[in-house]
Amino acid sequence: MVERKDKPSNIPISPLMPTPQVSISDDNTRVIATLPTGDRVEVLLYGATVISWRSGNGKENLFLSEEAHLDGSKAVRGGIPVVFPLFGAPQSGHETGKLSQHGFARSSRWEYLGKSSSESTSIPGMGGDSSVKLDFGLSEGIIDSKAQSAWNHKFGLTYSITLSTGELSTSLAVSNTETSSWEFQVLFHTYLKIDDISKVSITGLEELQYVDRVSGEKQATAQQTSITFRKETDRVYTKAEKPITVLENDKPRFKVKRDALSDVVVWNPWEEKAKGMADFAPADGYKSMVCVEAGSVGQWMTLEGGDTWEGGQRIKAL
Ligand code: TA6
Repeated sequence: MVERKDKPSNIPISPLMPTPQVSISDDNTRVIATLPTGDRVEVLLYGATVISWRSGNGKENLFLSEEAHLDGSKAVRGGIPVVFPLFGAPQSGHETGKLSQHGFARSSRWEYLGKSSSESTSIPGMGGDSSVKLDFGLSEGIIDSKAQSAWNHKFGLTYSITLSTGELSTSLAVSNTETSSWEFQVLFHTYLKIDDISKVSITGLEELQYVDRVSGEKQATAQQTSITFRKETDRVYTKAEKPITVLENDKPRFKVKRDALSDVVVWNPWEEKAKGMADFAPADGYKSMVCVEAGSVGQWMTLEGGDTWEGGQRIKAL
């Protein structure tokens, strides 16, 4: 048979487009989302704590202590605990003064509110970017009575975790559902997984003032160069405008962008402090983690009755 000249090729019949998958597992205590690219996030309903975030190549991006409590008995040592309504130790005399360190959000059972996913395919059937957003909620009606009596306010939190290719975003909407105002702080206590802390440097915080929570110095000034780690480090940088880059062997590993979160806490417990935490394992695990915590913690934010505040972070794994 004579082949027809310049015969058009077959138009590909687009296979069923692979879509993001979401499942609830472990007796309704965890929500897991995966993308067709293999990117994966796992969220414990307790604290709405992200306990794992893997890139498409399977690489884990978050540190999770081998002794972390994942049974709801204690805030998770690792992943991304949510800090609200206060950061750090309670201050007596303040309305949050009777709460536990870092507040109740990370040690309350949140409600899973549902998912939404988006597809952006350039050529049908050839795949494209996809993302999935998981929403979680917390309000005064579902926190424990101890926290309720310690901080007797009406509130609503909606926490959105968005997984996209090579990226994880966390965003928190804080609503004051009573008539009078109250004060709060908020922070994502992100434990980033790295290979070797001695090879890590952080840029984007140069020349900023910070509170050194190790030395107690209230107004230290960051050096001109990047931050490196040779001992316990616990710093609260305020008014940090630039994106933060975490480098390993001078190669960018993570980029953290923030929205409405003006402060950044950088923490590594180092050897002694790590040994002093029963839920921190392995003992030398401090060598494979660094906390870069996006938050609004330098001052108290006042939320008027009926108002909502929103802020978030976007972490790119490189
Ligand atoms: O974000 C740094 C920090 O405030 C450190 O001072 C250290 O206390 C860390 O948080 C862990 O706090 P936690 O209450 O989880 O043991």
